[in-house]
Amino acid sequence: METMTGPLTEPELRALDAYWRAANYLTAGQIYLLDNPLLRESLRPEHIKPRLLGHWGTSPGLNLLYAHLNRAIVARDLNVIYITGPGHGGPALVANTWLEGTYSELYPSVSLDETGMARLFRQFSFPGGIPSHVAPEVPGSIHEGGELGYSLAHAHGAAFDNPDLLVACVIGDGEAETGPLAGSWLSNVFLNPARDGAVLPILHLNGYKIANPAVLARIPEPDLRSMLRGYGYDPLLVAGDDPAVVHQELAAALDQALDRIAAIQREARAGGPVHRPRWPMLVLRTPKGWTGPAEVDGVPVSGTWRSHQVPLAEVRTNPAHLAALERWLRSYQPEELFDATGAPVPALRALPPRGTRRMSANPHANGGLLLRDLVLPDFREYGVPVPRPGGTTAEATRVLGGWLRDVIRANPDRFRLFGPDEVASNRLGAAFEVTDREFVADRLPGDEHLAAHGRVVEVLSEHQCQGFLEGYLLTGRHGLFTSYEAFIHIVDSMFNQHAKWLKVTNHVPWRRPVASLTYLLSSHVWQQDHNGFSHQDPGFIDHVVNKKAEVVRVYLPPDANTLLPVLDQCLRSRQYVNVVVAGKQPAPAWLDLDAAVRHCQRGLGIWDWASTDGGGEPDVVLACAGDVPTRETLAAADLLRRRLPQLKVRVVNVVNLMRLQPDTEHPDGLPDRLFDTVFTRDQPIIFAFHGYPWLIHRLTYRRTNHPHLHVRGYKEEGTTTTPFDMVMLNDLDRFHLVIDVIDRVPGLGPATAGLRQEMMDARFECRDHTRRYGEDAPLVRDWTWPS
Ligand SMILES: Cc1ncc(C[n+]2csc(CCOP(=O)(O)OP(=O)(O)O)c2C)c(N)n1
Ligand SMILES: [Mg+2]
Repeated sequence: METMTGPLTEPELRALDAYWRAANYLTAGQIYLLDNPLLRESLRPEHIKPRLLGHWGTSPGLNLLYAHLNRAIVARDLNVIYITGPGHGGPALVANTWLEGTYSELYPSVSLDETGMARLFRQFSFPGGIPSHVAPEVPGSIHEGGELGYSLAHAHGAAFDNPDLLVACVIGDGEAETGPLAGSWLSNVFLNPARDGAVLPILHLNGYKIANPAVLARIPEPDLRSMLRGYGYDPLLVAGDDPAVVHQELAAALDQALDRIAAIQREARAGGPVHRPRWPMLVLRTPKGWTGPAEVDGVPVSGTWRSHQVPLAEVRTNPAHLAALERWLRSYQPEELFDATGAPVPALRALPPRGTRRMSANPHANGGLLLRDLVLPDFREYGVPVPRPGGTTAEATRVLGGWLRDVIRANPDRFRLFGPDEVASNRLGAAFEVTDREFVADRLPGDEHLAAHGRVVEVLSEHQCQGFLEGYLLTGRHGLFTSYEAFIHIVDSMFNQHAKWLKVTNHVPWRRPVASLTYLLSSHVWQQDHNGFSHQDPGFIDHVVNKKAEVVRVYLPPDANTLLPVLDQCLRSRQYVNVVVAGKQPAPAWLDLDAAVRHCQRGLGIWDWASTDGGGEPDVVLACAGDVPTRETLAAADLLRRRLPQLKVRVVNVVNLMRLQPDTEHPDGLPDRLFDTVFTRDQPIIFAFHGYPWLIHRLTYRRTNHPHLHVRGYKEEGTTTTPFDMVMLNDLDRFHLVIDVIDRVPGLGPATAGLRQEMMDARFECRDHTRRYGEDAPLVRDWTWPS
């Protein structure tokens, strides 16, 4: 290795290169070795893992960047976390955390010696061991990177309100092709250089994905530069395949980037107006699988897509492969890197930062360590008076907005509201009485509530909102994501990944609990007057309940006052994903605040005031979940008490959907005996549900009375029409619920044929009214619960 000119002195370059070689050795060792970790003897087939798993190709680049960042952290006393976009480079990050000592501190059996190294190698991608990616088990990780695309959004979320933090974010050149990543470049529009930390994007241009070239590696370099400049960056390109040259160039580029970041922050923090700076970023163009086998069986591997996973596949059975592996591993000169006990030699141990400056031990990457409770104003002061059920009309989300405004005011440094352009349309506009939308790009006179600093982040990308919020939560803060119900499906997959992360962290003892991710879904399926079918989809909750019961919660508050305690509980909770579906249209409030609080504590309950069973055994249970189904159920109960006064009706409202599951399935589940008392063991249940009906069946299929459960819900009938026409289209309307009762309560048949016919006629009349006048008939529109 020739010494090249650059910022590194000869000893610095040697130390950095040795560190990189050690990390590469430890990476390859994890992929291949079951035993003989220091190559004290020649490799034999029994030293090799029977199943060769893991990803080599991305790892040398990740290791190179890690080593260089360590140098900079020490030189400048920086506070840095490392986000690994290509999270399949798990062994690289594990290698570095072991070299830094963190791994052995958290997992003492994987000690910093030969025995520990053997365990480190053996456990990787091994049954009973650790996963292949930068999973929650890896110290310093907040980003598993298994599903590609979210690194840059996570990085920005982590940097918000962390003015001293630098988030180094490696982006795979394949990852950069994903929609979410391609949409992330302009995250810098939402990053305030005075109040937020910095993100250093590092595009890892290793040229390839699994089996294809990466698109960004094959466009002319000037175009790539122009693209990145267009996104507001000053790209610093480092390219090469000679380690000495690349070390010097990378050190120089990193120094330049860090100087630039420091200057940007100095200027922005001097007190003048804040502008959107041109942030530096790195582009690292080095070979995929660099330092691995150049050729295998006569075919080029290093520098091609073939190095993506395991470059030598037949090591156990093919002596030539075994010999090639040994040559490869020895090329790192392990005898220079590890001492007689197997510990890294002192020169290596001197390189990384100390204590919590180590990227693997930075508390920001174990956000629960830094989490402080929110200061929550007493929600009881924000409710609407409800002198009698239905006697007040309120827009649930607007009522919530008043409380959220004061949550924002009371927590100026650790709560943010994220949304794709819908904070105002979801009637949460009260937030803007105390804050603005953060936006550091050009602002024009006439813009409303747009400022360089604000607690609301609105970008029309659900991926961005979700990624920002995840990054914010995982670094120990709090937030809320408000979105349209139908379009939250866009982040189904991101929700999956976050729920998986939470589930795993529940069982990683050193990971401290983080604040829950709460979705407030408004503009829901039953309220699409302006839009229609494209905007009607309540299926996100079906998707959410697939995930581990220990991490998911779903709430359907029936009115404004119940929304308040639900949100209060969500913002106090830890380690969950909470989904709250709430209306934004004027709607009747049924419960006063005390009743709402008790109802939320129960999760589901009998509404005595709406029931006619006199506290005894009912003939039928009318159950409901969701604001619109609750209204229709109550209207049906009203019809029944007037038209069939002898019928004993019990009205049950469900606010916490998870109560429907048995307690053996979900921690919030109702024990069978209790469920049976509320829903009876054998009387018909007519359940009016906000979403797709089969979800209720899914949750209750083991219950005693499931055979008598009949669910009405959204059955994919929608269009741009009136609210009542919508419920009629899906047979969820009050008249149909009465018909369902008539059809299902034994003995009601012939005597109620006239009423049944009347209900059918009422449906036709209401339908005709909409066709004739373009609005709902006063009969239904003006209905209220009788006083
Ligand atoms: C969203 C998503 N789609 C597909 C995959 C499967 N996959 C895993 S690695 C990979 C290639 C990644 O290439 P790149 O980002 O360039 O990473 P590197 O070259 O550093 O390995 C693909 C397609 C994935 N993990 N996530
Ligand atoms: Mg690549």
